[in-house]
Amino acid sequence: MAKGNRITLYDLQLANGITTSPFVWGIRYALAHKGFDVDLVPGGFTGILDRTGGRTERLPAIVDDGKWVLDSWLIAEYLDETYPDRPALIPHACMTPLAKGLDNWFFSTGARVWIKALAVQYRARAHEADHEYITQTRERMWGGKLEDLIIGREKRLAEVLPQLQPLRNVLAESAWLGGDSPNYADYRILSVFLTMSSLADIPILTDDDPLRDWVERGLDLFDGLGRDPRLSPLFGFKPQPGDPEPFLKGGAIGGPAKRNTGPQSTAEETAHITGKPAPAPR
Ligand SMILES: N[C@@H](CCC(=O)N[C@@H](CS)C(=O)NCC(=O)O)C(=O)O
Repeated sequence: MAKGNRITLYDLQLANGITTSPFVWGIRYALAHKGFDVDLVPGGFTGILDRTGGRTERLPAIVDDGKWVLDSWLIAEYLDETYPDRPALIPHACMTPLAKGLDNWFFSTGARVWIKALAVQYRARAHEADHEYITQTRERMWGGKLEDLIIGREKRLAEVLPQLQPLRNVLAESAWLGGDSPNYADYRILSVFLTMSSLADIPILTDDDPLRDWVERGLDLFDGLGRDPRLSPLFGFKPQPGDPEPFLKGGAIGGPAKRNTGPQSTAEETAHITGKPAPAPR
């Protein structure tokens, strides 16, 4: 399998050749994690069925020594099953539903809002041949003209930010979603940021977002796979007066986000919920 350590990946690209699909980005990271060299098959949104010999309408797809595998989750599972001697993407089966849960939450909370806010760029940066297809399909998918979807986007971008607090809470306790080292859970979330970065004519995260450290480390992985100069800045969003606080300053103070190691560890939360000042440490 994987002749010469190479696997073919069918890409979904913009006109400048950068990958745009989050599902493909996830597999680019997955293949790098497994240590494979990748032959990228270029191409845009139209003609996928022809390009893949009638095998699929959606990407990613990989070909491993003649074997076709479709779907980003199925590809990750295939890579782990076929190459168990290489670093695991999904180190335990119980991780799959958990990471899919996170993935689904992130798509509905972040990606859904961001992609509509970048809808005009989605078409503008695509191959010319894809413009009509994108207009037709995405206007149906997203429920409005692309030009209309971006009206008032700054407000909606500001409203997403506090909703990302669960992710910040987890990453305040752990270097990666995978624990001490990144795994497919990290790549799934990072991939959404990479998609937005392929499209962003406006940054989506504030400069000081606590997620920044994890995002930057993710972009640096595998010799800077996410540092392509064709990607646009993600950081630099400026909330306006009246917008919600983008994140909890000082981090979360209790509940699932904080470990109870005795009264000192809960003093701040206790002060918050009782309204009484925290006693001096004993
Ligand atoms: N469940 C699939 C979803 C793949 C998918 O929807 N890919 C989109 C790109 S983001 C696609 O190929 N779109 C082609 C089109 O819109 O015609 C996976 O995880 O691989």
